[in-house]
Amino acid sequence: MAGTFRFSFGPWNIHEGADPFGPPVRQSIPFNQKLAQYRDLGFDGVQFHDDDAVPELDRLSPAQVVEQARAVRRTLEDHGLAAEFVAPRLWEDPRTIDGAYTANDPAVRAYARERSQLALDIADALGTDLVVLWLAREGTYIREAKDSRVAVGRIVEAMNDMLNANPGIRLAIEPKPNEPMDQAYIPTTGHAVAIGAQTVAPDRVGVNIESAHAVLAGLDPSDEMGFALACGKLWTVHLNDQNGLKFDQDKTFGSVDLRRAFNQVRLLDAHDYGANGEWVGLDVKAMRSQKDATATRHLSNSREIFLTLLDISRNLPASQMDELIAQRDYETLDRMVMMALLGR
Ligand code: XUL
Ligand code: MN
Repeated sequence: MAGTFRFSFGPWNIHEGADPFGPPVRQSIPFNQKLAQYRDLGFDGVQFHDDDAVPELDRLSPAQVVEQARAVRRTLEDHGLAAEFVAPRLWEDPRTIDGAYTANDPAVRAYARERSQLALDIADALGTDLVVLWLAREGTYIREAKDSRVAVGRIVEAMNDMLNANPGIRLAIEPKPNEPMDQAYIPTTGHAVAIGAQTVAPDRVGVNIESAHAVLAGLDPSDEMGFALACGKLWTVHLNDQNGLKFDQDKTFGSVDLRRAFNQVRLLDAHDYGANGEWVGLDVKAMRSQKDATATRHLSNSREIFLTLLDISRNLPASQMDELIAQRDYETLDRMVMMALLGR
């Protein structure tokens, strides 16, 4: 029993370095030049927001959107790449300032649902059946702004629309507890699995677990993954790292807490992650201080750290560990793991 791992990231993971307090500090790299770098960095899969694939799609007809997405698919094939998922980017349009599916304004909800249909069309055209929903603005800054019972029902309705519109599509919710909103309606894996069960097609709703988002929720990422695996819902992951409870950092995988990263790798490996075609997504961001020429290192480094942790995990003496667990000698087990991580 072992995982089969192939790696993906999104074009946003090669980034100009802007943050809320300062402008871009690196040259913008055209999409096709980013694609040209994937294989050299060790990646075979591309994650997309709808408008990563079809920029300014709101100005195009549905037929034009599909035509452009088909052209992107041909470019992917030329580079030996595959599309992993498409995520509707519902958090940048001025209309969605106060939410998309959960906006109080029915015209905004209608826009969000139309835009989501376009994302499904783009997924089809790119040759993937997976649509990720990061519910960025589906929450509130103050509790009184929306009714949470109504809002959660509206998210279910929006998912039902997508599931009904395209019977071949699967949805993976990416939970996150906060940022940009103060409080999000679907903050954890448990919420995501539970809301999937409320839809018209629970078997076509799963989750995308991001390590940093779990940490922001005060939870252990590998336990969140274990919960999703136990429910048959871990359809993709966004591995990265996070230094405590602050803004979402998307740090290089393992760079804050190596043992926490080790336990994610070990769990995925123990449960044959990848056997059904699941990808290992790395949702990591280069530090703002990084210069242009080396601003993709966070991606290759994250993958290398994943594979090194995999090697460490597979080389641990399984029967000795079983014996220590049987004896409840967790101090020795702890030391064994620590020494392995320290390379001793
Ligand atoms: C936001 C986040 C997004 C999603 C894709 O925190 O992680 O990049 O992964 O929309
Ligand atoms: Mn993510």
